Amino acid sequence: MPETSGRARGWVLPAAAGVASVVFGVGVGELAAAILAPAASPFVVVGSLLIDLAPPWAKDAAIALFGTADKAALLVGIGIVLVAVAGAAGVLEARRPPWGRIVVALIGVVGVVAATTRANAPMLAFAPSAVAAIASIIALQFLIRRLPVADAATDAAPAPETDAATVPRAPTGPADRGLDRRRFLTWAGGAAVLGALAAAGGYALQAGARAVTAIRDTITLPTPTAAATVPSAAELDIEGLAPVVTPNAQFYRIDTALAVPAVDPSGWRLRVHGMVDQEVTLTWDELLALPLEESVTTLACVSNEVGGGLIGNAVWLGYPIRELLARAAPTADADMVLSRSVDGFTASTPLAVLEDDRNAILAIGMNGDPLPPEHGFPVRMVVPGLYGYVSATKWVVDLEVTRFDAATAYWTDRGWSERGPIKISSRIDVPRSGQTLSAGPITVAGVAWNQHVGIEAVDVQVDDGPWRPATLATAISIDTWVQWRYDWDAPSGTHTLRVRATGADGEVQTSDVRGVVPDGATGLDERTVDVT
Ligand SMILES: Nc1nc2c(c(=O)[nH]1)N[C@H]1C(S)=C(S)[C@@H](COP(=O)(O)O)O[C@H]1N2
Ligand SMILES: [Mo]
Repeated sequence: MPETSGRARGWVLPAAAGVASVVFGVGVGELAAAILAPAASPFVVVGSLLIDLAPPWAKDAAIALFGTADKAALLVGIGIVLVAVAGAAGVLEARRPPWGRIVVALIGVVGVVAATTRANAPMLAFAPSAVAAIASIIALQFLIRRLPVADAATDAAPAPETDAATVPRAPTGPADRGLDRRRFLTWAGGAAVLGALAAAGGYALQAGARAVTAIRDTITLPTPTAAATVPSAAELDIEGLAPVVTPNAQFYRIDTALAVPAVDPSGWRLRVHGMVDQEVTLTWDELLALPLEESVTTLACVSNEVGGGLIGNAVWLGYPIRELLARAAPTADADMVLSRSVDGFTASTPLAVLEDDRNAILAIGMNGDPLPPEHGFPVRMVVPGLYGYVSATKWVVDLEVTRFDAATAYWTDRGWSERGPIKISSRIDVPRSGQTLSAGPITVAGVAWNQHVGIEAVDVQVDDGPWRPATLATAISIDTWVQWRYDWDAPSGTHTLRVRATGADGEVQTSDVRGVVPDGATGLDERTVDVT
């Protein structure tokens, strides 16, 4: 069939280049997703977007047709469409560069949009699809350049040949053309295989996470012996103001873990040792059988800039660390507990803080659910009053009772202070910076915190005017942030709003601007707004 094979040579190899490039790129993108943002796998986000966009009749039809395999069918369907578009992009790139690459870039844009518009999209949601598109484009350009000459040409004359495009058999044409073709097919095949390996690698990387998620889903938290109550007057319920209890999905996440550690609770052990009279080991089952208490504690990161979002408040369920330490009986000269995570992260917490009557706990529950994997499942520490880097060890497996002059922790070794009490601070949530407002009554609102001391007052300053008291919501406790509001009769013009907290001990939040290193930022949060 001379005509067919002539045509085949015209598009089959370019189409193969397109498909191989996209297989390569998507594979690399899936691997990137496994490492950077598992929730943003290009395939899954596009699938989820389609599910959201699909009209009800299409969903019903899919379920009727594929039953419970409807999701698998959807992913296969996306794969088929992707292969078809990739093939077309290859042909286009061979004939009208750079249009093939542009088509691939557009597929990438669909992935990025799908990923970043998902509810609770992680910060790096855009990355896997962007990586997939960039890798595909590079591979496409590379493979198109390696097409045998006749296949690369737009109007190649059909040669009287067998279908050498798909099966590289002995050529009847010039010997070097056959060689070119084989070389091309090796590159294209290699790219596709690499892509498949990368995707498989990504899948394997997440095997532990999937297993742990499955176990976590079966856990029912024990009933607390003491329940926490959040007074309804603690929530001002103002649009744009951070909710007084931060939903888990919105809770900031900070850690050094490239991949979230996968800890199976059945194998979890906590060892309390070092300068103690009695070493103690605790298993998951033993921990669950202990009287567990609920407490509300606001966690903050030392890297939180003034006005920043690295702070959140949750209802935690856990066991007091002081009880565990009482069993271990620290020796008189010990002054620090070095907590260690399964991945080697360490934090140095003053022993006295863990022994006093505050709610320093081994937490297993967060807002009514088992700890989310990225927040330390199955067990983490929560200590009111201290920045996370010196107290809130996630995936905790070891408590070594020691001394500050005998051991140092992860961030202390990197230039941060060995002790990190949280500094009094406050933040303006609404109005947002740069927002345009109309003159008249405006609600200014935000949060203020001073863990384990408490907030006495919050004041707001407009431009260089006097400090005026804001109204405080009911504080849940001295260990949590408190919402505040200030009703402002805004005159037109450009204005700067500034907030300042005063602690229950009389400390007034300083306006001295200091950076986050070595023990937390200071200064006042301010917003400039245009009132018209
Ligand atoms: N294992 C482990 N625990 C950790 C960290 C870490 O890097 N590894 N970071 C700490 C820091 S710096 C902070 S601010 C808190 C953040 O907790 P979150 O991610 O649950 O908000 O966790 C702490 N616990
Ligand atoms: Mo932190």
